[in-house]
Amino acid sequence: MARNVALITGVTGQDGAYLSRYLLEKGYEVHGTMRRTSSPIAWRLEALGIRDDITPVVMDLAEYSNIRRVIERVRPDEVYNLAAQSFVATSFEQPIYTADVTGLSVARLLEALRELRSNAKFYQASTSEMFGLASDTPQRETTPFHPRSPYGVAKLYAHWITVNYRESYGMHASTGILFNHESPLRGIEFVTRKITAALAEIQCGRRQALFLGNLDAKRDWGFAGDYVSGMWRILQHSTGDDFVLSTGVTHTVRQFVEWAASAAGMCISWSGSGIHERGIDTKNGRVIVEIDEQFYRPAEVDILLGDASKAKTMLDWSPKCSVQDLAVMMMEADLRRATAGPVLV
Ligand code: NAP
Ligand code: G4F
Repeated sequence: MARNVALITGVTGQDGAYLSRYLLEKGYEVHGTMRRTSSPIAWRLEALGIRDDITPVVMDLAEYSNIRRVIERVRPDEVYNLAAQSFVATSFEQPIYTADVTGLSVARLLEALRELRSNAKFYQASTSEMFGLASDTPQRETTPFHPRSPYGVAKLYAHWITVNYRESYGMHASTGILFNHESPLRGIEFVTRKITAALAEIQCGRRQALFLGNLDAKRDWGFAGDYVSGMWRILQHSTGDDFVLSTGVTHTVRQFVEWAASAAGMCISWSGSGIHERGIDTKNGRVIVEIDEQFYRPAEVDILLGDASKAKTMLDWSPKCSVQDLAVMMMEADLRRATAGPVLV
């Protein structure tokens, strides 16, 4: 029997790596897009031991003709659009680029599928950032959107154009509105990984302190490995639809620092407030966490907390890993890396 063919955009990213492994285990033929400028070692695929099991495809979301030729050649049964300029902070500095790559590119993909009369099922990586200054907590599929960053605005366009192609052309086009999900393969610029990488470096004596922004921001953090099965389940549903994937618990950045520090053998006590707050390791009296205003955002999303009941009921999806276990998993991975050398990936 012919194998299912999946095309994953952004295969070099965190979710691309976990989704590739998940689909390979299901027997899929996986084609993963990379940019010519992507890190050639594709370190995440290396880390999961699947670098040679996927078929690499050179593709940039900014180039329509490139996208169209790739779809024509690969003839996917399922397309997972994970590629994006995905870092919120950068979107404030690069709003136009982010609008193009994270937003408009989704129309390029959908239009290429439509023009080629492809029957591929399409998954769009939507985000809880679209809720932004949310009017309701917890947030679910029916919660109104109020994005707070150029990234959130771009993702909202991407979300609605996916819904629009589903409604206009009857495409099996779906969105997963995913709340924050992390892992040892998370990019080092995101707060959880920034915390575990820096604490590991401090433990190894290579760094003095970790500099952070808003410690009071609350996020609904899950494990990326749990979320990729939700992506797949969304595309196995009989019709295209929109689903929230989340854990249903929310915690502050400060709390994540405490869990990670504890897993690294430190014990944090906080003193001061606002930009003068400090985190002190009570085991040796050293200041290991400081605030740096450059990491505050022009507009913040204060709290995200998801309600994934629809995915639980209709897809039988629920996350397994708690945020506490996630912090320990990430901390242990960075401690292992730090003992081998500087943690810079
Ligand atoms: P990530 O690690 O930042 O990966 C992003 C991927 O997009 C990388 O493979 C990157 O390739 C690729 N990319 C960036 N610009 C591109 C372009 N112009 N053309 C082609 N590829 C490009 O992100 P992630 O955490 O895996 O997230 C996957 C998707 O889910 C993203 O769309 C993100 O916005 C969304 N999302 C993530 C979360 C989360 O908490 N992780 C939550 C909700 C939604 P390079 O290696 O070349 O940079
Ligand atoms: O880890 P973050 O950068 O993730 P953020 O902004 O929530 O976005 C992530 O999750 C979204 C889903 O909700 C995805 F769509 C998006 O692609 C990305 O994966 O920041 C989390 C929180 C923010 O409130 C931020 O202000 O942590 C706060 N924070 C405090 N200090 C910091 C820092 N964030 C970063 N990156 N660096 C800091 O030093």
